[in-house]
Order: sequence, then structure tokens, then C-alpha cells
Amino acid sequence: MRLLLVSANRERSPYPVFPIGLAYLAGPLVRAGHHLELVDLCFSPEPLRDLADAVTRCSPDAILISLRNVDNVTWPGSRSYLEGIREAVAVCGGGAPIILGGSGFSLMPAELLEFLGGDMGIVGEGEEIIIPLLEILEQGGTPVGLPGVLVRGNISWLPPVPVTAIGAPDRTLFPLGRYCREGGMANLQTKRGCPFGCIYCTYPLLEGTRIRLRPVNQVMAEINGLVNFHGVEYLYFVDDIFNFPPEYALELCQAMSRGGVKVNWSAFINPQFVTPQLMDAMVAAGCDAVEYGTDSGSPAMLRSLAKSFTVAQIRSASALCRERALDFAHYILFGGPGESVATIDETFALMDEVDPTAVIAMTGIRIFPGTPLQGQAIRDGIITAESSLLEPTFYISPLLGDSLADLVTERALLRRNWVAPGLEINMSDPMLEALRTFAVRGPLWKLMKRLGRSRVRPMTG
Ligand code: B12
Ligand code: SF4
Repeated sequence: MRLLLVSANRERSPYPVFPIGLAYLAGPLVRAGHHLELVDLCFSPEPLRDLADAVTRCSPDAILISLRNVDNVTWPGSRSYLEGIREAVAVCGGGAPIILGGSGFSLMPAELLEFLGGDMGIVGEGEEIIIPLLEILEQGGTPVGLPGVLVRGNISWLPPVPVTAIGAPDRTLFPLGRYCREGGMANLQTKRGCPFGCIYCTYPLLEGTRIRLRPVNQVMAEINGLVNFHGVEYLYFVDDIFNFPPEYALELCQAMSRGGVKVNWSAFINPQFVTPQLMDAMVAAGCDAVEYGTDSGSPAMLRSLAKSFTVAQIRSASALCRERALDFAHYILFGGPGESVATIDETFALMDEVDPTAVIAMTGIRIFPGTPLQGQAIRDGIITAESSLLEPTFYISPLLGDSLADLVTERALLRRNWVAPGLEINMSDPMLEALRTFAVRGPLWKLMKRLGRSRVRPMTG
């Protein structure tokens, strides 16, 4: 079949992110004998016109649209992408069947199919199930009853079947060089799944709770290809948690060191599973920055959010970075159940003490269907069981309400290393675009200490 692959993501903050999810579909589709064309809307000045042109040029038998993000999960500076995606789907409509998929889509598939107007969708991983789905379409059938597939007019679906052997993405069709130039890095994945249960988190819903690892030699082959063939200078591991299980992370880092790979990289890591040995191995393998999904410095809030680690582990994980002069950021989520002025102060105090390169603070927690936070928000009267969560909806501790923004703003403005995207503290879209012109490799927050306070916009209304 002639297939048009559409990457609908146009978000460039904090930087343009290579559409690795769609690239994961490309290999199996080519091997199944399909002819692929790509339209990537990220860098397109006139996305709807470019999309319409691509549909006319390609004359596809099916159109596959990847929805990575539905909104920017940021409060109060919230941005929904749904209207733009709906327009894109409309431009594709009227001819070939439209198949939706991607992490954004998988969070609320039935509502999104209804709202956006596609013909069918795949919930969760797409690279295996897309093949039988297309076979059925080719034979003139309707793919009702395939796991993870929902069809307009028949939107109940069977649970997706997890991919057993995760392969490598096929990046051939995609503008990898441009993503590296403008985004500062390429991305790759070594595993899927997260066995933890933080109350707000969608990752276990998207990837499952059972960890599936890729063989280290296959990851090494992908890294070598990216570095030696594509000239990639910086890598980001998109794994939910790079250092879990820690033995696997250690094995991969040792393989990277042994293989003499000349590349720097960063990843999200969990403070509970860092050891001096693993940290040394990561640094030896080229890691030059780590991001901790810390969420809070308050013991009560760590419990409330069901984090697996303790304040003591945040302290020791931070010390391990400082001792190695490794740049590190703590990501904080303010406003969860039980957040109060006292717990906010505990977090600021802990961050002052552990002194990371950057603290990235989000205020308010986006509520997604199927998370324990949704149940909590219903119990607290923030939403009802019937509330649609398509538009960005946030849990904000009833103890604080809208004062949360001012409380965090006041405190963050006093500190040089705090970034609060929703409050535009030390981060705005123009600032990010400007910084990227300096050809920075890796995450921009690494520049925090060197830049000092470069832009401040207090929330004055
Ligand atoms: C790593 C990551 C990041 C990194 C990316 C670094 C990098 N260089 O790649 C960073 C931290 C920068 C980041 C930023 C953001 N992220 Co993010 N990120 C992730 C994460 C953890 C993994 C994404 C990934 O690469 N997965 C690996 C690929 C292989 O999986 P996949 O894309 O889902 O693709 C599979 C399926 O979805 C499906 N599929 C994909 N496309 C298609 C298409 C079709 C037709 C079909 C049938 C199937 C299909 O098949 C694929 C293979 O199995 C996810 C959470 C998660 N666990 O999924 C959040 C996630 C994607 N991010 C999210 C968001 C919101 C953002 C930001 C907007 C946040 C912000 N305000 O900064 C930005 C946007 C950045 C941008 N420019 O787009 C949301 C998106 C959903 C939503 N809520 O809107 C997620 C799901 C997390 C969440 N909060 O729920 N992110
Ligand atoms: S926040 Fe991290 S550890 Fe917690 S469930 Fe999500 S991915 Fe897993």
C-alpha cells in the first residue's frame, strides 16, 4: 500500500523532539512491502498547505497520523494542540482511511477519535499491530476486534498486546540532521515499561508495568549507527527511567565505554537506584547531565505522590553528581494532594541544600484518565467522574488554589537555578529559540549557572 506518515507534533519547546514513535513504525511497514512517504509538520511554516500537498502528491491508500502531545501539561501557561491536530486531520479527510496513534492519542483514544475525526486508532505500541490492520484494510475489511484497535462507530477495544522484542527505529525517512541541529540531540530507547505507581503518571499506562529490555548489543549497534553513520553528537535516552533496573544500565554503560563510543548523553533517572559504581560508569560512558524525576522535597508529598524514594535518597543522589561535577536537574511538581505552604518551603529548602545545576518546576498536575490522581481529583471535587479531560485540566491542592502560582513565583525568583515553564521564570519560547542558535548540545538547563538570570516574567496578570 502507499502510506502517508504524518508527524503532527509542532511543539518546539523545550526543543524540537525527533518523532521516534513514528520511526518505530517505519521499519516493520517497509519490511511488510509498503511504500512510505513522510510529512513532518514540526518545521513546516505552513503545515496545512504542506499536508494537503503531500496528500495530493502521495495519493495514499492510508494515512497514519502520529499524535505525540495533546497539550503541554503546563499550568498556568497551558497550550492545547488539539484544534491544530483536528485541522490537520480534516485536511487529510475524504479519501484514504485515517489511522491515529501515538502517546498523546493513547491517553484518551475514544474521545480523541471522536473529537479529531479520524477513521480508526491504535492504542499503545503500534509497530506490530499496524501490519495486520493494514492487511485487513487492503482486503476491504474493517479491523474491528484487533487488540488495541478502535474504529469509528465501534469504539470499544481489546487491550493492546505488548511488543515482545523491541527493535530499533528506522530513521531513514526522517530529517534527523535538522532535529540534531535545532534540538541539540538525537533520541533512542533501551526499554519500555515502568513498574512504579506514582499517582499522576501516565507512563505505566502507555508502556505497561512490566519492563521489557532491549539486548545491550542491539542498543550498541544503534548507538554506533547514530554516531558513526549519522554523525550524531549528543544522545537522549527516552526510557521512563534510565537507571532501572540498575544492573542493565550498568551493563549498557560498560558496553559503551568498552566500545569507545564518542558521544555525550543524558537521561531521566531515579534517585533510588544510583550508586557510586553506576554513576562512575555513566560518566565514563559519556553521560554529561542527568534529570531526576524528584517531584518534591517534602517527605509527606513524596508519600502523597507515591514516589518510591526518600528525601535521604535525593540527598545522596545529588551528592553523587556533585562529587563528579556532573550537571544535574531536579524536576519538581508542585500542587499535588496535600501540598501546602509548609511542603513548598520544604522543597525549596531541600533544593537549596542539594544545589543542582537547575530545578525545573511545574505548578499544578495535569489529570489524565486512568491515573489514581483522577480518582483523588473526583474525591476532592475538582472534577466529576463524567468530566472530559481532553482540555488541559489540573489538580491543584485545595489547600492552595490559585495562590500556588504566586507562592512558587515569589520563591523561585529569589533563586538563580530555578526554571518554571508555566510561570515563564527563566524560560520562554523566544529565550529557548535564542539559546539554540548557540548550537548547544544536550539539555539547555545545563547553561543555567553560566547564564545567571536571563529572563524573568513574574505573574502580574
Ligand atoms: C522522553 C520524553 C520526553 C523528552 C524527549 C527527549 C527526546 N529528545 O526525545 C522531553 C523531556 C524533552 C519531553 C518533552 C515534552 N514532552 Co514528553 N515524554 C517523553 C516520554 C517519557 C517518552 C517519549 C518517547 O520517546 N517514547 C518512545 C516512543 C518509541 O514511543 P511513542 O512515541 O509512544 O511511540 C509508540 C506508540 O505511541 C505508537 N505510535 C506512535 N506514533 C504512532 C502513529 C500511528 C499512526 C500509530 C498507529 C501508532 C503510533 O507506536 C510507537 C512504537 O511503539 C513520554 C512518556 C511515555 N512514556 O511515552 C512523554 C510524553 C510523550 N511527553 C509529553 C509531553 C506533554 C511533553 C512536553 C509537551 C512537555 C513540556 N511542556 O515540555 C514536551 C514536548 C516536547 C516536544 N518538542 O514535543 C506527554 C504527551 C502526552 C500529553 N500529555 O500531551 C507524554 C506522554 C508524557 C505525559 N505527560 O503523559 N518528553
Ligand atoms: S513518575 Fe517515573 S517512576 Fe513514577 S510511575 Fe512515572 S515513570 Fe514510573
